[in-house]
Amino acid sequence: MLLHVRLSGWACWCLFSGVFSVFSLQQRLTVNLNGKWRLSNSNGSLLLPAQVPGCVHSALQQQGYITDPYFRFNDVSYRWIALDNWTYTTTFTLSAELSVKQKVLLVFDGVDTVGSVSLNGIAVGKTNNMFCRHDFSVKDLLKDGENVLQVGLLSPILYASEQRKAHTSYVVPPECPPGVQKGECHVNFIRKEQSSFSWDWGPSFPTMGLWKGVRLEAFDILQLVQVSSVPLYNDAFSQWRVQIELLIDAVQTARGQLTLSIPELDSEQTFQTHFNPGKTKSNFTILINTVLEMTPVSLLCYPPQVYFRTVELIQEPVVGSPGLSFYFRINGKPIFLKGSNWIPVHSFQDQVTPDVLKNLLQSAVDANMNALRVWGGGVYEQDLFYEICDELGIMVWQDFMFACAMYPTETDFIQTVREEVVQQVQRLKSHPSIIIWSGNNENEAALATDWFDIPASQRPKYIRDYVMLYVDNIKKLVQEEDQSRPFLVSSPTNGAESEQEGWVAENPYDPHYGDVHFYSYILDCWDWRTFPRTRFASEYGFQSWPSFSTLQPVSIKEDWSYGSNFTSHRQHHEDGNQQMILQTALHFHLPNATDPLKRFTDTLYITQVMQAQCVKTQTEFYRRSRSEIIEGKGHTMGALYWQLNDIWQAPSWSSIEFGGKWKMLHYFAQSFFAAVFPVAFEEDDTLVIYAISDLSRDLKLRVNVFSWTELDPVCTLNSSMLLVPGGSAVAVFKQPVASLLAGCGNCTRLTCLLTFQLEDDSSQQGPTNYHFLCSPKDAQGLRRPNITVTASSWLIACAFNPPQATFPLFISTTLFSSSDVVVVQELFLYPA
Ligand code: BMA
Repeated sequence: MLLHVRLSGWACWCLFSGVFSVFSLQQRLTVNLNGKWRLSNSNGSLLLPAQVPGCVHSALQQQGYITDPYFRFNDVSYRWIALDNWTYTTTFTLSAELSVKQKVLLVFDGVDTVGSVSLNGIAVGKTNNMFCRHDFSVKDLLKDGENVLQVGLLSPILYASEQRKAHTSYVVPPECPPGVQKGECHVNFIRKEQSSFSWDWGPSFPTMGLWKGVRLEAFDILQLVQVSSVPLYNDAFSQWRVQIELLIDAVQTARGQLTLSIPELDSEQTFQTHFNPGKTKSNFTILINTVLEMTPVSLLCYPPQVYFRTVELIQEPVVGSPGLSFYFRINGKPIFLKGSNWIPVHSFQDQVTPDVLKNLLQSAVDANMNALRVWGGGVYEQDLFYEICDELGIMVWQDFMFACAMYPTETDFIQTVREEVVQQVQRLKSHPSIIIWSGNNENEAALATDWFDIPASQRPKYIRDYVMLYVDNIKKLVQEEDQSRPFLVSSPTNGAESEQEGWVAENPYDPHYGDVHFYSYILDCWDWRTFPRTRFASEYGFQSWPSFSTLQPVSIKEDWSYGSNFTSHRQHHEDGNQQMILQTALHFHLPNATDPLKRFTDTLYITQVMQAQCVKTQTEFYRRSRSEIIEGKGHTMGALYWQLNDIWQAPSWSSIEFGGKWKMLHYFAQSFFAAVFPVAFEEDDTLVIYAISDLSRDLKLRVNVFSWTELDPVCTLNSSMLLVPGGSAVAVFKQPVASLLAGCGNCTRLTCLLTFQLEDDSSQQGPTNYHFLCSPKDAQGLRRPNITVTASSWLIACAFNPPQATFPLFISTTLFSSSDVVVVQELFLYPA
């Protein structure tokens, strides 16, 4: 619903239109300084045009000084770029209108990162945090005619190293990333995208640049810098109120009347108010007259609106289980979060286009996801990301940008973090898609399980620093700024129990509390007993390679083998390539084609099959653990696998390749996250099938037993109709495998497999699922399929806009063919 902000007494009014937008109350003038600037390196040997917003790497590539930074080993070859200092310069001419304004601000929406700004040769200010917006008052420095604006940027690598050197009292680990990442050291000393110094799925490209917009804003009296709104629901009075925050920049003390109204709800309030000179934040509350239903109206509309929805994180005792529950209640209803983790979409943020964002987020929705976690080692995403999430109904778990490290707590550092947190919360809190703020990624776990070999005697000091940063500063600030959603200090964490234990629990991975991150590459992923029956699985996953069509443009022929330098160079996770092969070999024949290229492409492909099957098994385990407590554990209410997207063309845990192509996992996710879905597993040789449903339905189960040789079932079993309540997982079938097979032709574990589906009276509900009774490598009767694939432009188009896919037939006829693997790379893209 639209929010109107009317200021009278200043004779002006405006319509609120989105966060971080800046409005004039009296003919504010804006001079856009984006566009073509000049860029030079420290010794002046390079001088080139550079686009703003942008970064040094992108400018060098656009001007032909470097080739594609993602090509082969270029991440290492282009290390020199971030070891140099760079200067951006532009010139502009003042208009007569602008020069008579009372106040002129030079605004940078984002500087990456350590910058000195000067105007006409005079220092204006400094920057050291890429997550902050900066404005500098520059009226007195402007002159008639040409003005010269310069931003000098220090090498982020050298800056981080200097900061580290200056920090002599104790080590703030880790000092450097593992060698396999080929990255830079001390990223925790600079407030910048933490993964830009390398990660276990990403290259080291420590960017520098003016990564967001630059402009002049000139006004008289005052300007409204930002408006944000959060709705709060009062249970006791069954009433909504909307808290509205105005950030005002006033030239001088100004008094007047402020009217806030939401006409659609017939709610309006007027306040007599005044604003002091400088920037001030003022909060106002409007009570909503209309009685609003607590039904989901909120997640489906765009800003500039006020949205109404409630979110609670429920941590309370669970019958039959020690510990506390951990689930989200949205508009009064418990919701199982189904989704994934979001990492930066590109090393060079200026290359993230609206289409790329839309495509990824639509892909998440198309795979039946309802949630994404914006992971804390990347960036706070751009406004458009959250606008699309609001519109598509994607719930966002928003981390603050701290990951897998300890951080300094000197005053300067804390000060810049405080500014970052306040700005980001103010920018983002109007978005209903954000359902939780979370302080950091894995830093509680890093301390608790001693990732960094901190001597026992020094541990209290690190815990004190941890509490100071995330609790005394970040948590406190966030809760002052936003009372409409929960705050969690870390992920994984035991939540309320971690708090009881002084914010660092003895075991933050305890399945009886909070959320869990769980990875095991060695254990057999087909065995559900290896997974923790946690309350909430916020990270888990397996690596795979992207398809050949994604790798080909960044490699050459000599790279195309699994043992090549390129293949090991792109792998940033220790032993990752080997782990994928070992996990695959548990159930599949490894590719053995004599043609090396075919063997390579078959290998890339089979890693995707392995990954899809592993994440499917684990996710199914979490979904079916929703309604029960077994051995004191269960009531799982979230499954967010690691990770949705890729930053470059390399092996990773992602389900979508760089460029947008779906891996096999993403097609699988479309099924395993479906609203209605049957899941099978074996326990002591008994086959058990659960019906999982987000909707209340009377459902029956149909099980088809197929032999590996034929497309018609050998036999079919039907269960009777049963009510499956919405938001539950219910056992609907139980039979020893031996008796099931005995009643079905000549089936054995090696010759047959099962497919099964849920149905109501008239039709199938949800996708068909399958269960193997042996590893495909042991299956008997598989025949080589006779499939011809014709590549066409239609297929290529589909790579970027994947259609629905069908699976079981495809699997039984092609994937698991026993002798060698049929290359069906592009077959993923066949429509249903
Ligand atoms: C988790 C994440 C990331 C990492 C992933 C895979 O720990 O938080 O830091 O990329 O695992 O190792």
